[in-house]
Amino acid sequence: MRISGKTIECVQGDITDQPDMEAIVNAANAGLRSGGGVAGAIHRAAGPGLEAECRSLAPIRPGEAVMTTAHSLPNRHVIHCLGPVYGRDRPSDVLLASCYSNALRLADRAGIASIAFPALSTGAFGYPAEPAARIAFRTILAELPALTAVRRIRFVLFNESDLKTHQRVLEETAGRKPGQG
Ligand code: AR6
Repeated sequence: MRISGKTIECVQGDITDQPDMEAIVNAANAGLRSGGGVAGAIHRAAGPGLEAECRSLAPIRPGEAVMTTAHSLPNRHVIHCLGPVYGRDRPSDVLLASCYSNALRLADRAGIASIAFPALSTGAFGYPAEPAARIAFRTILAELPALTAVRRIRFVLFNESDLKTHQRVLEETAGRKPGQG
């Protein structure tokens, strides 16, 4: 989908296998260590240098985003976001929105043209997929006009059901019907 001269797309896949994206986003933990889900996959694919680089940046707070290089990943940068634990880190919706806006602003300031996000907080942190997707796309659409470097934003969903939810919510949020532009 093209909006404000930028492309937003949803694909099914693995966040560690997005070689055409300059930056990928990590669904991190506060300590910026390896873990389960996205963080585990990213740290395994990046190699131990990533945890070493992360050490001086940790801990981070819910809603915060920090950037490192990508080590053995096929990207240039990793942007680590700490999503809210649903219902515990409050207000969860505001904190989740901050993750997306902070990640996009950080990427833009670094001159990054393409960035891939996983569905932050929707795994171990328990945020239901549909409300999380609404917050993500509402925030991204609000940030789009101010972005000068970022031109391509990709959502990478692990399974088909999450992909369908995100595609539908993106179309609804952008106020368009499926199939249009
Ligand atoms: N690529 C894309 N999406 C993925 C992948 C992958 N390789 N693996 C999982 N997902 P999660 P959170 C989906 O748990 O909820 C970690 O242990 C997954 O299906 O990775 O923010 C950290 O150490 C889900 O929809 O992130 C933290 O402690 C979404 O990505 C904590 O989990 C996010 O799931 C962070 O929890």
